[in-house]
Amino acid sequence: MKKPFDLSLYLVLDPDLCQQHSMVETAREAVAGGATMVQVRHKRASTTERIALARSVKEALRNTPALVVMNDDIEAAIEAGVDALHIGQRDMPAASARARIGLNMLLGLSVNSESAAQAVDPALVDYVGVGPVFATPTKTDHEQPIGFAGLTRIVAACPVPAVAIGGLKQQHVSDVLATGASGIAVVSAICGTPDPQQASRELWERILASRPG
Ligand code: TZP
Ligand code: MG
Repeated sequence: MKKPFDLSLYLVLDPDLCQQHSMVETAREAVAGGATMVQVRHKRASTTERIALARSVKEALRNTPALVVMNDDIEAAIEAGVDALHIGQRDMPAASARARIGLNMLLGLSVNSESAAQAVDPALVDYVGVGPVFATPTKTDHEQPIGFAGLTRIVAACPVPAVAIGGLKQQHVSDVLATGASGIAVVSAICGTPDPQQASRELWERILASRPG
C-alpha cells in the first residue's frame, strides 16, 4: 500500500551541506523538529551507497510518521524499500518509473513549467516538486527560476499536490502556501544550519501560522 503523505515540510538531504551533522543525524533532527518527508539525494554516491544511506535514514525515522524518498535511483529505491521515488523530467518517463516501482511506492516528479504540470498523469504521479522558485547555489544546473507568480500558475495547472523548492527560507513560508502549494522543500535552510531540529521547528511554526483556520 502507498502510504498517505504530507508534503508540508520536505527536507532534501545534501551531503555537501550536511557538514556539522551526518545526513542520518540531520534527518533525525529535522523530523524531530517537524519535517514530514526526507529525500535521500546523493549525486556522487553509488547505488550500493545510496541503499545503505536510505536504510539508515529509514531506521532513524522508523518510529515517526515521516516518509523516506529516494532521488533518481530507482534500483536503490526498490532495494532499500523506501516510501517514494522522486524523478526529474530528464531522468525517465513517469510511466516507466511507475511500471518498475509498482503500485505500492509513491512517485514524485519535478516540474518547472505549466506545460510540464499539465502533462502530469495523476494515475502515475502522486506529487510534484515545483521550482526553483528562486535561484539557489545548492543546485548549480537548475532551470530558470519561476518566482511566486510562476509557482502559482504551475500549481494551478497541476492535477496532483505540489511542494515548492529552490532558495526557500523561513520568511517565504506564507507566500509559498498562499500559492496553493501543499508544502515547502528545502535543502540549505535545514542542512546548512548548526541546529537542524531548531531550523525545522521554526519552519514548522511558520507553516502552522500560515494555514487557514
Ligand atoms: N531542485 C530544485 S532547486 C533545488 C533542487 C534539489 C535545491 C534547493 O536547495 P535550497 O538550498 O533549498 O535552495
Ligand atoms: Mg533527478
